[in-house]
Amino acid sequence: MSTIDVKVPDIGDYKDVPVIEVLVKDGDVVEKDATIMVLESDKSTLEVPAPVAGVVRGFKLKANDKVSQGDLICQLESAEAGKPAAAAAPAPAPAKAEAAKPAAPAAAPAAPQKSAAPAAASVIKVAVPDIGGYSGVPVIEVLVKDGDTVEKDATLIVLESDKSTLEVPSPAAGVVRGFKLKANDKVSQGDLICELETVGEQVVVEAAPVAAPAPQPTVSAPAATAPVVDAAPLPAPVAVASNEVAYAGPATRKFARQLGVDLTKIAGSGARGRIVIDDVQAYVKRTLAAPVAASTAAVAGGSGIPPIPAVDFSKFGEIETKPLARIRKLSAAHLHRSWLNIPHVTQTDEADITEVEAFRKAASDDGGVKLTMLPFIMKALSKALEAYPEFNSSLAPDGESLILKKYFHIGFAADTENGLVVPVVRDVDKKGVAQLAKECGELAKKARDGKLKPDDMKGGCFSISSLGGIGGSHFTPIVNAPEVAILGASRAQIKPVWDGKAFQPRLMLPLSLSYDHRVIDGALAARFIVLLVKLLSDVRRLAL
Ligand code: CAO
Repeated sequence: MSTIDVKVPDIGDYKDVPVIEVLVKDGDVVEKDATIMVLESDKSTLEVPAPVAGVVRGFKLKANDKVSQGDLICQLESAEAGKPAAAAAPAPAPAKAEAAKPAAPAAAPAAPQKSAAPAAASVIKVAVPDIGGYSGVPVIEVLVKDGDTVEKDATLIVLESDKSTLEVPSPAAGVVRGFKLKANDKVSQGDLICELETVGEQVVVEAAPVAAPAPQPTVSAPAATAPVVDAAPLPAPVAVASNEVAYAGPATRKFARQLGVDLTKIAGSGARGRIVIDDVQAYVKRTLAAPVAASTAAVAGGSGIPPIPAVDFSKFGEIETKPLARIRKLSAAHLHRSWLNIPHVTQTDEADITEVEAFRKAASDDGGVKLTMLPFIMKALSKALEAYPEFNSSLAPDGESLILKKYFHIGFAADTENGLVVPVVRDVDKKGVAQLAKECGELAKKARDGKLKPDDMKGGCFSISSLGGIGGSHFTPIVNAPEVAILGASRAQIKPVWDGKAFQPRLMLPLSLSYDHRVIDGALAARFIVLLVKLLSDVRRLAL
């Protein structure tokens, strides 16, 4: 049994970094790699794990204490401590070790080093820093463009590996040159991000690949991978270990903490659902505006719903556990919220689209844009929404009024490999069917290629879920809150329809209209679907 000192590791040149969470106390027995405490700088969140298993001694830090590299955190009484791997001696950080190697200019994350040189313009290369051994990591946000003037530490790009999100800040103030990256590009350590034309005292030397603040992880999560004895490397990207971990950067986390907001309750509007500060502000506003709704939700969410008991399925046969894609997790939370909050009713009907189908086929055969049934349904919907404005509304958060929208932006559910997304076609009332078909096609392609931008999915008034290309008759779609209704379309089939004298073979399109019964009465829903059926049955009405 021996004792080692655990010290604050290299935290990327920061000093007096606040401790935001303390996870152990004196006398605790910790496993190797268990998180001892969490630090947060302006740009990143760092979990400091125990370098060896042992008993915590002399731990005095508390939340909001400030620490710097080399400060003593605690001692660990450990049976392992004597082993070389657990040596507490400050081993050289990779940063320093790398620095000893010949500098690789383009691969430098360009840790700024103030030189004594006089003010002068110089150009430095900014490269992708150490991203925890990952390569081909997607760029999920681009925050600058060529010619932008950036402050030191302003975020240039955000990268996301399977396990973590990394903000890459500018190593110096300057003008961005040669920036060509875009969202979804893949990068690896050492790839050139851009050049920075810097002016002034802060001449940045193109340094060896010293770990700049950039490569620090920005997602805080229970699991940590970083060794933390003094002079250990910066924590590697921290694993997002559970569905409970919100997807947000350090500044947003800090802001949320200050307001006591649980980030897991917020759907992010940033790229790939990233929660941004605006989302936290909007959430707080909504919560304050709806004290009654909030307290009801708290009761329901906290204890009203009995949990489904966990079952060990492996007892009954072979199983495989696959992590859920981020989009699926986000849509799951959204659908669950909608399902729990909205009293749903689904009204069904069938539209005779024999003539529309003949027109669709003829128009498609003429060449030009490919028409499917979706743009026809969209066009009919915009007309029905004009006739029944309650369907084009949202309940105010306090439940006291209805917000009626004077625009007609319609979303459609698109099935992608990673889950469901709902791109939105704007101003459907002002566009013809061919234009709508073109836009739907482009958005559906972007959805499948994972290239939808957050703006492509915002602002919808009403959604369509079209399963017609797949099959099935009717279903009960879930309203896409805060919208108040959704239209499901299933596969059209030839059916015998009585015309008063005989059965005629007609192509019938099954429609399923789910609506929020707090806003829409059953009679209104029936009127709405009857109008929709009428509009879809006669292609001329759509042209009016
Ligand atoms: N009846 C009969 N055939 C139909 C039809 C209908 N209601 N709707 C589409 N079709 C046909 C199309 O005409 C096309 O046929 P051809 O290739 O012979 O011309 C074929 O089915 C495939 O159409 P599509 O599905 O690719 O195109 P779309 O414009 O109808 O739909 C989109 C686009 C993005 C809505 C669709 O591809 C999709 O992703 N649907 C799934 C939506 C979903 O998952 N909803 C559930 C949400 S709740 O979990």
